[in-house]
Amino acid sequence: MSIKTIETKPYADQKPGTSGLRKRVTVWQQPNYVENYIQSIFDVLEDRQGKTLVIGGDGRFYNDVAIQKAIKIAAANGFGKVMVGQGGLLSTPAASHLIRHYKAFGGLVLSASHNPGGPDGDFGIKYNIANGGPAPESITEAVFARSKVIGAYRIADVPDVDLSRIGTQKSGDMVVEVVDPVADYAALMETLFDFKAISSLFKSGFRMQFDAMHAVTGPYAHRIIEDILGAPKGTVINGVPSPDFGGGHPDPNLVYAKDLYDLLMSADGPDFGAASDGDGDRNLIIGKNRFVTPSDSLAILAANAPLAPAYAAGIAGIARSMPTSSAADRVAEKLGIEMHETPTGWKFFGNLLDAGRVTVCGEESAGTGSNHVREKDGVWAVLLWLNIIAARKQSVDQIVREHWKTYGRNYYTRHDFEEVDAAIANKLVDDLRAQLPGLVGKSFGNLKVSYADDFSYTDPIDGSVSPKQGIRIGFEDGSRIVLRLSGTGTVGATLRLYVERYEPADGQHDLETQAALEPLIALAEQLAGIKARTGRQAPDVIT
Ligand code: G16
Repeated sequence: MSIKTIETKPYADQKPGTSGLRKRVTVWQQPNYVENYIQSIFDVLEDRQGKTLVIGGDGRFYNDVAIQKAIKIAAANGFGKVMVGQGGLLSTPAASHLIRHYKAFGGLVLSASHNPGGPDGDFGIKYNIANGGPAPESITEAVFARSKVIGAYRIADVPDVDLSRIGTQKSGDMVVEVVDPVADYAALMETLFDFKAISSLFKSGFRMQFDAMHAVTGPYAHRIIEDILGAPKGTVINGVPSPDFGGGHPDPNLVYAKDLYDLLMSADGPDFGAASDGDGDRNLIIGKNRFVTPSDSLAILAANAPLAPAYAAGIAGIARSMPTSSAADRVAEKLGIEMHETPTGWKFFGNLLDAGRVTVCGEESAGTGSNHVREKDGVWAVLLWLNIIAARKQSVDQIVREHWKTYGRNYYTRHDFEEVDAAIANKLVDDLRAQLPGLVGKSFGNLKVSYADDFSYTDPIDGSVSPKQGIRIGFEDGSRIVLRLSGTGTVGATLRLYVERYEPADGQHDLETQAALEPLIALAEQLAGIKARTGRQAPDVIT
């Protein structure tokens, strides 16, 4: 095999964010941009010689180009084998499963998740380690450091691999196995859930709509929900992955999946609606006349997990990202199990899952998952909901209401201000941080501040410390205001304001969410001045 060593100049901006490196496609199209980044990853990985690497992506624009480069660079860097999904497709959780199942060294996931695709959209690459989860900060920081000084990359001078053909090929001396992207993942799901009960549910006339948003979960949902579980054809819509997601924004929230929401709120709508994002790790859950917030979904899934065979013996613990509502904390308290609050980013759950300290994890950003892989998993969340509905023989609305009756309701909302001038956003956060020491003990109307800090996380397993993970202002009644900068945006800064209020009393659970949270939203504006300083009249997205 002929291996070329190509000289290159470093780029200064290859700093991975919350989940890998995400940039506009036009940034990735710069000379050697992809090559530099992948070589920087490989340069910090020791002992990769002869090992197996999993590669796949969400099928977005530029995947086909980047994946061929990744294979050739892997071949030139001593990997023994690459496993790649047919057509270059692998959902993020399926990639995580393949890494674990085949004991691979790690994997490259080519995706910018829920960000829009196409020539003017976003593209991304992230590296997952041998446990199947996103690389921890120690690795992503080393990759960034390497990318700033890289002088050359190695690439095999070989033809492209035919990704349409399942089976084994060669790229130079390296074996390339093109696999069915769905088969192993579907087999895993079958071991976790009561497929018989879910099939019977569909046989009994239960109606569902799954919106794959023209993204990667289409093939997974068609195969599992329609072919295996027997839901009628047409249950899955927008099920063919497209490079620009059909011109849409593959983020399963109430803004971009509004049609699904409207359908579920209509008189003759189905019983259950769900959607997933670009790379298949997020989920949206809507019952007939009942939207379930991701934070509530985490709490309800954790409380009911033992209804699914895989979790019948109970769960060891729950973890949630800091901005996620504390609904799950109340479940953990009742069950007498561990509860962990981690920074935003699935990578922070990895150690807890590996150590068996937690079984179920979740985030307000529409991510839920368990110890079956080391990523959040959209289809998994949908199947667990179906399993719970089948077992409890109740509607989503009934299940949610009973949950609130038992645990109380955490009213919760997130307001996003996107593409804000980065200097203004940073100053705003700095200024709020400066106010924090003076806030503790202060009262604003009925709200008395019990703590105010910039969240710092010490990993209980390896002791690593992640400071400055977002500002928290907590009140004595359990209410909370959180403000942080997103780590996944690609233009300017995205400010995220998270607001939560706990309502224990039965009978106070039917307020409209924004109205219920109005005093806290107004106080957040008083303290941080987002609208005043950015000139924005309203958030770009409310979830
Ligand atoms: C990624 C991370 C999640 C995180 C989300 C939002 O999700 O994996 O852990 O919650 O981004 O992060 P931020 O608030 O920093 O934008 P995904 O689905 O985009 O990979």
